Amino acid sequence: MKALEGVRILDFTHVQSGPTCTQLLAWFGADVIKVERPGVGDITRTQLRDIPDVDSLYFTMLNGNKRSMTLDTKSEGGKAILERLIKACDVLVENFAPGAIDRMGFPWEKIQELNPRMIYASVKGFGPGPYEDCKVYENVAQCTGGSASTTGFDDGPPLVTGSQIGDSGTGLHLGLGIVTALYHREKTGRGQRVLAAMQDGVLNLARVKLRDQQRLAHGPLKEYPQYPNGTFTDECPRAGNASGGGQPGWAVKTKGGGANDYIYVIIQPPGWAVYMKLCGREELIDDPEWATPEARLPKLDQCFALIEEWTKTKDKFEVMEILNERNVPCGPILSMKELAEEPSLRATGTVVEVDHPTRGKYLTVGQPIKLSDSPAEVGPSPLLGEHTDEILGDVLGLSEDEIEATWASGALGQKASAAAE
Ligand code: CAO
Repeated sequence: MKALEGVRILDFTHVQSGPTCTQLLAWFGADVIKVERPGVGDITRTQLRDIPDVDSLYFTMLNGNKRSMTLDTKSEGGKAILERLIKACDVLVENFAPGAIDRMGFPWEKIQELNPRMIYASVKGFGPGPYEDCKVYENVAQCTGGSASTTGFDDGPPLVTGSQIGDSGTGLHLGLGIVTALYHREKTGRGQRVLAAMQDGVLNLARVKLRDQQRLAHGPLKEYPQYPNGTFTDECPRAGNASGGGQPGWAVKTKGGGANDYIYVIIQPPGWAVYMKLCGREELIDDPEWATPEARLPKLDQCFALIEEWTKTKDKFEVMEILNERNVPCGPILSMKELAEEPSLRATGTVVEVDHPTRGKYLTVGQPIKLSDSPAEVGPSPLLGEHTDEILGDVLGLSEDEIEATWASGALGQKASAAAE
């Protein structure tokens, strides 16, 4: 039995933030019913398409293991079906623009009335306050949550990161909120609202930068590349590739000279002697000008330059092996190509090949959270409305005639066979 087997999720999510969350819950075993607008569906089905007329990788990689039904929630018949679905499900998840579910005629008070056990979970761009009505996408959240102002080099513009911390990061936060609310419901019998705001989620992930903002009041941030020659203002600066933790770190070049021929090295106090031996600079191991973390702080750039002289003679995987043999942490800069081809990630199911009925085989990132008794089986994403009849039958108990009548009412859009005529 899967960990979330028996939990039924009414999934009104679209684009990335919400779908990330419900995909994780589906991998944990929840029955995720993705409700999509007839004829249109989740907009990402058609965005960034690589193959004509086939659901995009954007969509397929965020909606595995879900069932899809079409429903026009603004039609009278659609509202009636939605009421029944709310009664039959445990969790409603949505990430529409603020107020969209209310405008459909389903404010929280009504949802609670229909099903007091229901958990109503939302991603929004902002929490309550001046921006609560704003629509938000990934990079807007990275900028408003403190990530962009603290990412990049001191002399360059703010930078967004490739990791989707606004969307997928907030989806993760929401998932934790949902399972916590489910656990709470076990004890109280009541559902509750769960809100994960993207600004809050990004700020949570950028927590160490709020730490540094406060440290600034007590002097310069000595591990930042601005120290000792640059200037600090009263705002937490961009740290380039400096380490976010208590140990200095930097990305140094390795053999090859390619865009990703770099390795991230970290100088823990015991690592200094190891590096200097490898660099052939044993005389610096005990030299008081270099031997202690305090002595090195004002010249970290010179320390990393010394180390780079050595790393440039090896490829990044050789450096990884040599340093790890000596218990020194480091990390090669891996490209997406290298990650896609990495056998160990395939073996653990973190990178999975999935077979899709119209696309064929594609790679996806599988369940990154491993449960020993509830392993994830990663399946394909559903076609638009693929499970509409099935869901009306097995979730709402409608007979075949009732299902046909619902199609005829227009509440589900146009049936595929009728649409093809
Ligand atoms: N039947 C009928 N109508 C439906 C429907 C259905 N099955 N599904 C959706 N709709 C309607 C909604 O009710 C809404 O209508 P109204 O505007 O009349 O209320 C409309 O479709 C579109 O919803 P939307 O406003 O959410 O979509 P958008 O493309 O304009 O905005 C986004 C997209 C992401 C900016 C916005 O949804 C948002 O800010 N969401 C919250 C934050 C978030 O999750 N952002 C991350 C997105 S990934 O980068």
